[in-house]
Amino acid sequence: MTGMLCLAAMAASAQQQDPLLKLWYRQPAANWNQALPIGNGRIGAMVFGGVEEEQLQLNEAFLWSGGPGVGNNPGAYNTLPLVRQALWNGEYLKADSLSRLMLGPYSARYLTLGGLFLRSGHTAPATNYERSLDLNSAQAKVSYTINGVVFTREMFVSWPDQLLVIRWKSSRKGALNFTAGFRNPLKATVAASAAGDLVMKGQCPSYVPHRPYEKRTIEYDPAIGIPYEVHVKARLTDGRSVADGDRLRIEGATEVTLLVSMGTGFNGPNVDPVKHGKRADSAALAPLKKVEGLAYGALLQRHLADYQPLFRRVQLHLGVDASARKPTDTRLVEYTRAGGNRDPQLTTLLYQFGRYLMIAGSRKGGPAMNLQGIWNDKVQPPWGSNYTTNINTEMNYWPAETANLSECTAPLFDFIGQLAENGKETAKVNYGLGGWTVHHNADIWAITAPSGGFDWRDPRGDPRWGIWPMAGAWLCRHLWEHYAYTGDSVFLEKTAYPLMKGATEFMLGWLVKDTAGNWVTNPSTSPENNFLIAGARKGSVSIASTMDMSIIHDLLNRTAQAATLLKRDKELVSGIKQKLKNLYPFQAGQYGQLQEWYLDWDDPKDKHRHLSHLYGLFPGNAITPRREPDLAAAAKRSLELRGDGGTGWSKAWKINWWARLEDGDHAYTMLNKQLFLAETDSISVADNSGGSYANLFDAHPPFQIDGNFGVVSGITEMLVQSHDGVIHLLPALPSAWPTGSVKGLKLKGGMEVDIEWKNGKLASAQIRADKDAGGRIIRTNVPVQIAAPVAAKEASGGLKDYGFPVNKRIAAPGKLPELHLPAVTDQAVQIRKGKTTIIAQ
Ligand code: FUC
Repeated sequence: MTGMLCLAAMAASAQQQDPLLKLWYRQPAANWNQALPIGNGRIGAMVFGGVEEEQLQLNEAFLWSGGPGVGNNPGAYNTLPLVRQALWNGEYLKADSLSRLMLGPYSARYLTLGGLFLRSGHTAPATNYERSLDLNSAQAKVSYTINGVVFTREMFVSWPDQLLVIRWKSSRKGALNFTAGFRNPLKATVAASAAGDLVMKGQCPSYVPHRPYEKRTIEYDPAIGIPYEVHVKARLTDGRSVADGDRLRIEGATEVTLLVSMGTGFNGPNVDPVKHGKRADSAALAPLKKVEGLAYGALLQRHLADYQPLFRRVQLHLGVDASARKPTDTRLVEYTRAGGNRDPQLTTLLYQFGRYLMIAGSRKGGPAMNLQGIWNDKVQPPWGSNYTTNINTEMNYWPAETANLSECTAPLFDFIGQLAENGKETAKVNYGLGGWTVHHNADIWAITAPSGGFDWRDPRGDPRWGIWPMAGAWLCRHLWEHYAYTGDSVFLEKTAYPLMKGATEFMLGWLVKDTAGNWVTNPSTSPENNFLIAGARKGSVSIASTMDMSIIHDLLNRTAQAATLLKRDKELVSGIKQKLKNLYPFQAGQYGQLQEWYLDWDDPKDKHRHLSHLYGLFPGNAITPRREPDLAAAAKRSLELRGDGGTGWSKAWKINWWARLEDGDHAYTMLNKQLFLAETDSISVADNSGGSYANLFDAHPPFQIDGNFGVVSGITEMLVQSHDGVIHLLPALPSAWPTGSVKGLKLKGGMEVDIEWKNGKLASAQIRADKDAGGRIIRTNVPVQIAAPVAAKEASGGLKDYGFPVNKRIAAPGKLPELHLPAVTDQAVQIRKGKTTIIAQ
């Protein structure tokens, strides 16, 4: 690059740096929920920023307990007809206890890798302390002054170079003296290598118990368990590095770069990592070898060149007030005290932090994000930090397409492929069916069987969550959405469709006819909820929960649509149509609510955090307020009855639902609660749970990353929606954001949109398409002029994505609440390659 060009590039890049996109603090983290996460989808670290001792809690995302083993339960096959009969007879509690015999073992646990500790021994008080995470560069920084010497640490995890990089500098020559060592709750050995690197070696436990009441404890077995190695290489400008037992001692240096590399033996979910695993040592050494000759500056440039094009795609401005100058934890405290509704840039920060977490947590080559993404400091984390697929794993990926990070879905799609492979066996062994299925828990071994207690021979699991073979079908929605948002028809043909077809095959076999001739599921649960009949608890296993029916309706529609687009499988499509005709209907019950259960057992006092029966409103789109106003009104009633409480993810889901109901102020009410500072990390499902920790991690509590992504999805849904062949600009703009702008959100059909608004009304928008996208309706809250529109008779040729109409039954139309939809203007246009400009009249 010439000097001039280089300067121009730097100026352009400086322009895109938003100094407010930074989490920062005036003191080190006092606990893990204050530490700052960095990562590349495989290597993760939580930076505490201590002065006397720095801790980087470490993770490698393939580090799980146990080994391959799917946990299918042949006994389920014989039990299934008994459970079904009990349910046809209305013997719900009998079905509940029988179905326990259908469960399998619990999942493996995601493990911490301990921590890297850097002891400076600095005892003199530090001044000018600052600890930060800059979202512009995905770098954590710590700086402070001691006795006039400025110490600065910069840390990032590079995806292109697969390394955690730490650079520590002092302003005075030779003033850096510290030791680097590991602490690890897993069994491990630490020693220096011949090259002078510090090397930690170990093997994961063969078994980690889930429940404290289990007789078994953490077990190690050399024949089972993933081997791993962590290497730390120190590069010094001056001074010296000495291997001192299990530590490296750095003496008299001015600038030190530590390169941390990690390798494991994990070699796929069905491969024994001991006998046929990768070599952990060569996996850890390879990245270090590759960067020999690349100085810190080059490593940083390569990291930025990878990260920034992804992160910068979306810019959001909701306003800034004086609070934006304060440290992040102070802002959270003040926000909470005031009951929120202020400091709009804190919402922007939470939004962009969520997008940051997606890039740091989910990249090609790494696994799909689990309950904690890739960040976990425990050997027995809550819920095993596993994949909980009855909401949490899916929520993790809700914003991937809409918030323009489509590439980050790669690990999820690999995972769906692995689950489909194992899920075929589960379908066959447990149910005697074709196709594939996944239940509510999975792990790095891609287990697909219904998980229960700690062993299915001693089944203390609960059918309330275990009896739920619906996750495969739900995950298929992500495959379809990837196609819908990118327009990538090769992906549809080669990856998505075969998986969707397999999930459909299972569901077509799983559906049975009830006495009235409806296709239903039996057994069926509504994730984690119980039902009452005449005030008495009757269990959780019944027939045709609305969520089951919604997921099936969604999957069958998408599969038929994909098959039609690909001109394939005519018979399958007509089979689907037949089933859809008599699929058990969506029902609005006695309170005007969207009924959760087969019969109208809904308890108006129920405050359960799961409202899975609203799947059709979001993430599905079978129910939209303008096409299905009755069902949308019923969904609204269900939301009103359950109220505005819930855990982190539950409240985040509510943002998305209210956005779909076009109620921006209620969506904002739910969003506002996400920024209340969470102080506890003990498990709570109380109504007033949720909130954010000081590091903006979402609190269930405890920390669970799904809520961070649910928030990003929710804010995006408030600003633009693109289903039903409609591009709805500002569908749920709250009065809290009178003026603002967003750039770079994605629309179905591979388009991007920028929107500006003033005084609560659209000012202008621009849609960019890299190919003709066909007809769309542009829906706005003011009349608009569309530049160079090509009039369309109807929005023909575009992506109509709602498929076949839903079956419905409305018990009491008079009980449905008013929707109060905002007035809108619709204009049909043909979206051509290039720019379509929309200006308020
Ligand atoms: C489901 C939820 C819980 C929690 C857990 C990981 O069981 O009901 O709230 O999120 O997953």
